[in-house]
Amino acid sequence: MVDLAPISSRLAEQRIELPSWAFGNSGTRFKVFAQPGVPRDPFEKISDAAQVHKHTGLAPTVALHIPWDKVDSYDDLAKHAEDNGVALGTVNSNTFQDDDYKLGSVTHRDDRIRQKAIDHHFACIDVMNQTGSRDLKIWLADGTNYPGQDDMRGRQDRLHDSLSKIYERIGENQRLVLEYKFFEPAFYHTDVPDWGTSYAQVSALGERAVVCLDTGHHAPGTNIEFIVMQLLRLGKLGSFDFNSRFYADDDLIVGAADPFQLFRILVEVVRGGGYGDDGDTAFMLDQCHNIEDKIPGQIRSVLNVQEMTARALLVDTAALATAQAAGDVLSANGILMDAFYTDVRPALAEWRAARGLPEDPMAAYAASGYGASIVADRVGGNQAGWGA
Ligand code: LRH
Ligand code: MN
Ligand code: MN
Repeated sequence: MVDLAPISSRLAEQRIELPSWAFGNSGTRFKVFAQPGVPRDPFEKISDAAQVHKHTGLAPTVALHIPWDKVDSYDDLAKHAEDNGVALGTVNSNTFQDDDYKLGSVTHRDDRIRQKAIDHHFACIDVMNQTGSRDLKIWLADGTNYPGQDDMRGRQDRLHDSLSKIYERIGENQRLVLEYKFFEPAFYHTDVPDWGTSYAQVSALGERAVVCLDTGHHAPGTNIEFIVMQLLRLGKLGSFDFNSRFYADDDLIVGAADPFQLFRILVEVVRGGGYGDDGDTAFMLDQCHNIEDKIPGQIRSVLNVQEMTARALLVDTAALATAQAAGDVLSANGILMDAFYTDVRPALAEWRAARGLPEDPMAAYAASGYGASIVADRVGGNQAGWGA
């Protein structure tokens, strides 16, 4: 069994934020498969998220999505989180489910609609001030479907204008985090399609504006770890939305589709100072569990990130640097692959046990009876879901 002692304290620095929406019903545009026992309101989403932290010790915060997680009292929601051993984290804005935004939100030509989108972000900042959240995460569905539909340059200028107004509102200890995605729901052009555009836009705002990299938001074949390296080098990698994909923005369990890619990304995060206490890069999941159970789906996800982080931390960096400097291609590659192929699972089970956590969080959750209790308790009512 591999000895994790040299990286034990580094592993303890790991914090992965959970998305509240992972616990609600979700699906594709073809069908939402409702699951029994899913939360009926944001409070129940927090309760479910707390189960993930309880069994893994890895997920102390939960991200909110507004208005999906709109409540009368955010103090009550924060208190509920605290009572369950977690805290509220990033606040995500949502300008993609309102008829007014059909042709755009913060990029819209119409002053009224643009102001409405800006005001929504102001409302999100008000929520952040009540919950003590640091990050306002913005993903925009803005874009066009047909060449010639709108003036791309004008939209980019209005984007800058709107983001400047939002940025002015955020507090000293808060950040504006701009997420990019190359397509969908717009299919011809997207107003923030790639890291370069996001970087250009946040750089024009100031220090507290950074980029969010969602691993599912790139064209197939993109070298995502290169982007990670570059954004860390530029001091602008604010956060990750982790998930995995086979085809498009699949939002599947992180590390499920391409574990090696997750490893390569985490190697660059560690290398670039983005991991744990070293840096300010937030780890977040952005996933939907359309057909599998949601709480164990999230437990599996955070464990996948932890396992791959352990492997990334195990890379023999001194030997790697020597091999690289000597131009020893095969040794350098071999050193990286040795870390990737190291089975860290038994050692991580021991690591957990030493911290009073279950050796096998999946089994511990299954044995806890929580899943059966929520199915029994949460009958009736409107089950919250993606978009509800
Ligand atoms: C957009 C996205 C963004 C949204 C979330 C629900 O595809 O990744 O982060 O907030 O999905
Ligand atoms: Mn995302
Ligand atoms: Mn996405």
